[in-house]
Amino acid sequence: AAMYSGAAAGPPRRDFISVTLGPEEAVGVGGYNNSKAWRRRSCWRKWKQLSRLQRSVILFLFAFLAVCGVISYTSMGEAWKSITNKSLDDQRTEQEIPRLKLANPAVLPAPQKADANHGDYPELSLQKPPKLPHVRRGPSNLQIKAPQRDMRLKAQHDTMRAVEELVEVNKVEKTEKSIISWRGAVIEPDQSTEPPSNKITEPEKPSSVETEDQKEPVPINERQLAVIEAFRHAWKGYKDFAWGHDELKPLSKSYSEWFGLGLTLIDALDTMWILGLKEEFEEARKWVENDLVFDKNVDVNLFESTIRILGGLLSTYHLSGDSLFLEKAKDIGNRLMPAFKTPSKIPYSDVNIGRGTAHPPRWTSDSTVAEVTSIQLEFRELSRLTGDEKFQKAVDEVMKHVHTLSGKNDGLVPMFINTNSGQFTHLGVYTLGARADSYYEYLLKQWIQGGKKENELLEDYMRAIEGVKKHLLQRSEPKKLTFVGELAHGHFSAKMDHLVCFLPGTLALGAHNGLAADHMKLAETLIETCYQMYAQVETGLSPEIVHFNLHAQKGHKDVEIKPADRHNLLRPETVESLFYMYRFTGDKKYQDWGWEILQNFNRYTRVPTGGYTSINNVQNPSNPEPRDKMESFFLGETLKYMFLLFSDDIDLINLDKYIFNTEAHPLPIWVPA
Ligand code: DMJ
Repeated sequence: AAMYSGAAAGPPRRDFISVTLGPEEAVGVGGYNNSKAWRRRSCWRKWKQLSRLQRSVILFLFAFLAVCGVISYTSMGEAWKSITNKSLDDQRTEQEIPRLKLANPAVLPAPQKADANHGDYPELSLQKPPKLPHVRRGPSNLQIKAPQRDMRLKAQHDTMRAVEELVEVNKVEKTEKSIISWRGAVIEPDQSTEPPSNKITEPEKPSSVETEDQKEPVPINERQLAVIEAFRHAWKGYKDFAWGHDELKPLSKSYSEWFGLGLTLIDALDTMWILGLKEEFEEARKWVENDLVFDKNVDVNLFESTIRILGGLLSTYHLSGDSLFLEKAKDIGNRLMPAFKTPSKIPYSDVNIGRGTAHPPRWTSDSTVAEVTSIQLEFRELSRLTGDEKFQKAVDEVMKHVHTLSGKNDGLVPMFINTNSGQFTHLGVYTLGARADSYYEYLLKQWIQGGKKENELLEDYMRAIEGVKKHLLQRSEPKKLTFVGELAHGHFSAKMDHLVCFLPGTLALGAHNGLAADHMKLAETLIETCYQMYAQVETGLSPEIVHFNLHAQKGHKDVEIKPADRHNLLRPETVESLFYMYRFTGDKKYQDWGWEILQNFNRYTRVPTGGYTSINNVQNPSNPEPRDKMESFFLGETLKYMFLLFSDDIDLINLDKYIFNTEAHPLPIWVPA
């Protein structure tokens, strides 16, 4: 690609003359003359002497080179970005590698037996969730009446204060003995907040609450305290230099805007709640109340604003019980709806939330499959809370449609879908990485969210995992790591995005919910691979993309990294999967791996004046080339999953009660498992 780009950028006139006019003319008749006017006249004369056909050929060649230049410039954009060390605030990696989801018709489905419709899938037979070896809580399905909201809030705030004091004490004493109950920090989702008269089917209480005397105090440990410290350090940078803006640029002590909606602040709200950072939370809440305005003439990406903003507001509403967040969620939800006004009902990628208009990207009428199928958890929950069906209807229609589409390969989906025709485009390329990843994640998660009744979702999920096994799994050399590669028009590529590391966690979640036991086995092998994507690299941090060696070569590890792929954006996927693996197995090695990763983030990405930064070179410990950008998901996801990974309290976001959206915002499961 670099050679191609160089050729396209070369001087086209000289290339052409040397080919078309022959050697003597190529250097100019009469020898080299430095006068510009002379050269201009001479060229013009030559041009006039050409026949019409020759001129047409020349013009055609110019046009061809220009097109090549544009194509090569576009395709080289990402590679170029990664090898330059300048600030990239106007380049949206997330948009370039959006994630996909697909779901099923799930518009408030009529209640069905949870075990119905598995006939087609004998291998889908639900199994009992495995016993959790480290669970110390009472029965999780004991239903009691939720306490009054204000009582819960008070308990929550008392807990937060206690935690803050504890953090201070621990800084000094470095003791692991801190004993505090985190139960107060997790409030049961409120199912009955101001229901409108047309409220749709009231879901069952999503989760259970244990009585006080069943609760044991759960100690916060040193590792959790280290996460709190990291969060505070990141927050300090954001507060000092980027308050109310989208992302912190910690090195230049400034900020970048994407949507201009305080993205980091909103993404981090529920993390602060879970970590017990009351003061920070209150301050951020005030900003949401007084300064967060959606009535703005700004184009936002439907997927990104749904998972980060709508998802963040909804989960914060559930954890805090504060209706401010629900009001804001309704506001943004309504403003995103114009995206669905397309000929096919497959939403456009972008919406102007002030004007109420939507459009696809400038260069295509396609949307990304992961994007249009990974907004369902949030819109469905918004319908449930508001009683307004339109949100769920819109996203369910997308899932129903995608369910019926041809162009899949054993359940694997292409990366693009056209908003006019509603058909997949760019057929033949299959990946679990960018542009397809969260399609698979949301199939399972919608099924769980809706109480395991929507069988098409489950079918699509199970089929897809079979497709992964059949087409995308390979083993590397020398360590024989099982990895998920890509398929392009029948050719296997041993390339794996870090984004794919969401998969072990999702597989484990499925197994916990009764799906095939071999999913758990696969999860165990894949999380080892994801860990090796960190451990085999000089900084101990994973690059954005790796290529696995399929053949043993002396002196080569399993993981190879191309120069264009060696950046790290502080992404969460591996830590996310480690969290699920620890929750479901109790195997401490997963905590240890996460601890290593946190330390390496601290070593190579922490900026002394506040904040953490993405880096350009995970292979160079002496200069990892800071990128000067802290992505909002570092606070929204990475640190949240770290904190949960290090916790031994399964009720700190109980996975039988909550389902995390793809940005780590927990939303209630509608029907208890
Ligand atoms: C986040 O926005 C979400 O996790 C999304 O699903 C994928 N990309 C980033 C994190 O890598």
